[in-house]
Amino acid sequence: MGLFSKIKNMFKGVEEKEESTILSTETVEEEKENSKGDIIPEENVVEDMPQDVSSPKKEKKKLFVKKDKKEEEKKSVKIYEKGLSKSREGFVSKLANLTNKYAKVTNEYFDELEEILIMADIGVSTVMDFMDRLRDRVRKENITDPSLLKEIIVDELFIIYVNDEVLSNRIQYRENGPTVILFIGVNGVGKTTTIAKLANKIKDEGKKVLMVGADTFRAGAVEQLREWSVKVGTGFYGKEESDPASVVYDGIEMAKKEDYDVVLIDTAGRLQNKVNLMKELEKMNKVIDGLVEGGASETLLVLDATTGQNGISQAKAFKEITNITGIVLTKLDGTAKGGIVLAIKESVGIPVKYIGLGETKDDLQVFDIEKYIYGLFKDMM
Ligand SMILES: Nc1nc2c(ncn2[C@@H]2O[C@H](COP(=O)(O)OP(=O)(O)OP(=O)(O)O)[C@@H](O)[C@H]2O)c(=O)[nH]1
Ligand SMILES: [Mg+2]
Repeated sequence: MGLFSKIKNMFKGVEEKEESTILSTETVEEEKENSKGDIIPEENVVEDMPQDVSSPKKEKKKLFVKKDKKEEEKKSVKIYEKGLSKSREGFVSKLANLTNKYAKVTNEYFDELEEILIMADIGVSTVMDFMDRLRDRVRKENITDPSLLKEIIVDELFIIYVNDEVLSNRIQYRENGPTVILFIGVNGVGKTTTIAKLANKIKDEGKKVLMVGADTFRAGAVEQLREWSVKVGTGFYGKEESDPASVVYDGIEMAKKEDYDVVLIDTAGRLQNKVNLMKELEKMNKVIDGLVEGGASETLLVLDATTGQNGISQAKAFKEITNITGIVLTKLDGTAKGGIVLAIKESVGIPVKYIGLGETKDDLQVFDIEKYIYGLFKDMM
C-alpha cells in the first residue's frame, strides 16, 4: 500500500466512526510519553487527584484525557480539510482532471503535470527533481495508465517533504525561566494574529503567557497586540515610541518577576532596510541572552502563503540575517497554491511549525504533514 492510502485510511475513520480509534496504538503510547508538555497536563484535568496509580478515579481521568485528545484530533483534521479547500479546488482538481483527460501516460501528460505543479508554487527546481523521479518510476514500473499514477504522485510529493530528515516541529519549552519566542516577518504577513492564536493554544495547555509588543515602529501596532491580549486573556507588556530592545528588556523582567512561562514577542518587519533590521534583531537577542539562560528558545518567521515565491525570497533574506528555528505559514485558507509548503522545505530547509488557516484565535494548527496531505488530496482517490 502506498503512503497516501495509509494516510487516507488513518483519517477516514475520523470522519466516519464517532468512537473509532484515531490514533494507532503506537501513537497513543507515544502521546502518553510526551504528555508532560502536552495539551492537557494530566495534573490539571482534576486538581485533587490522589497519587495512587491503582485508584479507579485515576483510570477515569486517563480515559477522559484520551477522549479529549481524540476530540481534538478530530477537530484538527476537520480544520485542515476546511482550511485547505481552496488549494484542493485549485491544483488538486487540476490533477484529477489531467488523469481523466489522458488515456495514456505520454510526454504531453508529463508537460501538463509539470505546469500544474509549478502553478501550485512548488518551486521550479523541486518540480524538476520530482518529474525526473516520476519518469523514472513510470519507466521502471512500466506504468501506462494515468490513474495508477495518482497515488504515486502524492507519495512522491510526501517524500520530498520528509526526505529522510527528522523534522522537529515541536516548540522547545524551557524547564525553568520563561520560554521566549520571537516573531519576525515583513508587514502584514500575520505576526500579531499568529501571536494571539499561539497564545491561545499555549494558555489552553495551562501555561502563563505574556505578550510583548516590541513593534514600536508602526503606529497602533502595540495597541493592536494589547487588544488581542485582552481577548485571549493573557498578560501584556508594551510601550509605543520606544526602543524595541528596551521594551523586550522590560517585558522579560516582568515575565521573570511575575512567573510567566512563555513570552511571545511581536516585532516590526522592515525588510526594505536589511542592515537596520539585522542590527535591531541582534540587539533584541543580546537583551534576551542577558536575561534568559540560552536566549530565545525560538525565532519564528511568519510568511504569508498567498504571496507564493515572494514568501520564499523573504525566508531566504531573513535566514541570512538571523537564526530562524521555524516557520509559521499563514493564510493557507486563502490560496489555491498549497505547494508552497514543499517549496519552503526544499529551498530554505527550515521546518514549518505552524500553519494559519483562518482569522480567528482558533485557526492555528501545529503543522502535520500527514494531515496536510490528507486535507489536500482527500478527494483525489
Ligand atoms: N485568512 C487568513 N487571514 C489571516 C491569517 N493570519 C492573519 N490574517 C490576516 O492578515 C492581516 C494581517 O495580520 P497581522 O497579524 O496584523 O499582520 P502583521 O504581520 O502583524 O502586520 P504588521 O503589524 O503590519 O507588520 C489581518 O487582517 C489578519 O486577520 C490566516 O491564517 N488566514
Ligand atoms: Mg503586527
